[in-house]
Amino acid sequence: MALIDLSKREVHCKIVYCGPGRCGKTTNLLNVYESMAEKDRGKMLTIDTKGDRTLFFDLLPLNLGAIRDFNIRIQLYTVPGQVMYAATRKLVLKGVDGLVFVADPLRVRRESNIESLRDLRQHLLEYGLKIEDIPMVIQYNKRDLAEGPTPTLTIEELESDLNSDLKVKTFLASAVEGKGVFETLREISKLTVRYVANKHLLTNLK
Ligand SMILES: Nc1nc2c(ncn2[C@@H]2O[C@H](COP(=O)(O)OP(=O)(O)OP(=O)(O)O)[C@@H](O)[C@H]2O)c(=O)[nH]1
Ligand SMILES: [Mg+2]
Repeated sequence: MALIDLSKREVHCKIVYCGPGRCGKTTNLLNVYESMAEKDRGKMLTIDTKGDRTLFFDLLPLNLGAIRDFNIRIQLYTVPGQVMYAATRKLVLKGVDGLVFVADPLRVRRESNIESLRDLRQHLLEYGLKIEDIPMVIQYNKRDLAEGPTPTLTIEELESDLNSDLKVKTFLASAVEGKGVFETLREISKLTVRYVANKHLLTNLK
């Protein structure tokens, strides 16, 4: 649930990047961090990273303009993708306002994508939330590998595995090259801010 600070006239929206281990969640945030002006971004916080694997979460705060006279602050989080960190993932999802599901196109990761989405649905349900009720986009990352020697999934296969029920907007990306990163962020920010405004500001803060 978004945090609203009446005294500072600020709304904090929480967007969480989910997806299987190594799909490129942290790379997305690093790319956003490096591309934003210092005045619009906070410090990127990485909590207990082992090598380049996320063990707890990454956090990147951004300033994103205003809704009426409320400044919008967006907190971008990543969860640890590895299967064994389910409890931490659930904790990071608490109070989520928007979701980016980052999918890995490597054919060997097909089951991991599906399992990760199932795990996300389940954790949300445990918080009383249906995945369909939360703003969400899917990012098909690592498109640079599509033409390479390693077998990858087609977009049709990814769509059928991950988006046949949800039918959310999707973005092609190559987060290492910075491609598709801002398109993904822009859309989820727009959806999330609209959702928070409808849910909290318009009803509670006349
Ligand atoms: N080729 C290619 N590699 C990528 C891309 N995005 C990320 N990677 C690489 O994939 C590896 C894992 O990326 P991370 O961003 O650490 O993945 P993560 O989802 O945060 O992984 P966990 O924290 O373990 O859940 C790194 O070596 C990245 O450089 C991409 O678009 N293309
Ligand atoms: Mg990570």
